[in-house]
Amino acid sequence: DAMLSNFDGFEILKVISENTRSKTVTVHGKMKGENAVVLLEKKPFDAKHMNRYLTEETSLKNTLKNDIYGTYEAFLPSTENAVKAVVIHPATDKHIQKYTDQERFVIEETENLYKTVTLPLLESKQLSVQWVYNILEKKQEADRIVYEDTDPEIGFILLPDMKWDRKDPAALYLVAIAHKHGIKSLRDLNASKLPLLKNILNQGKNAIMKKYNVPSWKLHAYIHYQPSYYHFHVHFTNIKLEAPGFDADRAHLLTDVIENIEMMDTYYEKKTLTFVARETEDLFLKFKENGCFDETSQDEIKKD
Ligand code: M7G
Repeated sequence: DAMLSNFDGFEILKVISENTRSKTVTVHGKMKGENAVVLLEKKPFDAKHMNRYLTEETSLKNTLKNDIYGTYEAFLPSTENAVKAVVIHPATDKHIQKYTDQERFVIEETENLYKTVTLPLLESKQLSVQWVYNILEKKQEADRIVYEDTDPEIGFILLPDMKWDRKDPAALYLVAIAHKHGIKSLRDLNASKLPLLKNILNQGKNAIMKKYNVPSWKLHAYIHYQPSYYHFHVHFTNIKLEAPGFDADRAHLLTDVIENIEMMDTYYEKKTLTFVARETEDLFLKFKENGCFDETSQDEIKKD
């Protein structure tokens, strides 16, 4: 897993998703004969340093002039032109699938469907969590750790998410990864995990305040269902950020999760959980095999 210094030899196979609003594009390609996924994202402006943009070093090309109104293409100094790039290499088919735009379907997963459809699939195949173990064992990203509680039951490591460039606190995005193994997802949370959940919430908020000066009332702390990686972790994001994945069909607020479990120990074991799956995902295919989308109801499911 060598570091790259440029994209020399990168072969573009396909643009697998694009979004003009988030200003992102994702490409499937080949590098050194192996699959690669590259995500490019234009960065937000740094409002504290507008003096870097509005100088003689920014050249302007006029595109419209009418009375007092002018529009231009502005060419910023090259130091301000960096875009964020995430490179996954070698990428598995599951990574290519994860980042490919696809038709999406709502799945209402009952307790029974979880046990008979989802769980057996999770036990047979899922994305590797090696990167998580690397963090927990301090083999990677050790220098980025913001806070650690080493307790094997309630401890965790808090560090910047790879989606965050660690610069703009308005885009703050951290992830807290539990030291404890074997908590696959929300489904495995019950009263025995409350000390862990409360510890992550409280210590996580404190550490973020200390390090980034962002108070808890500016933060969302939440869990994804389904997650991409089935080792327990919590997302902490600045509420200013329209974080990808912070949406009604995926995010469960940690405070709500704690309270629900306090009211009912088996809440997440019993509850029907709704999530959105994409058409080529194994999980979608399994639910389909199970008759969850019969011919007639299929017509009613709308395209994005
Ligand atoms: P998730 O809810 O399992 O899946 O969250 P999602 O990626 O579909 O949201 C995993 C979180 O971990 C995401 O926010 C990822 O951006 C982040 N993440 C993934 N990887 C592979 C890494 C990594 O290697 N390092 C760090 N710091 N964060 C990662």
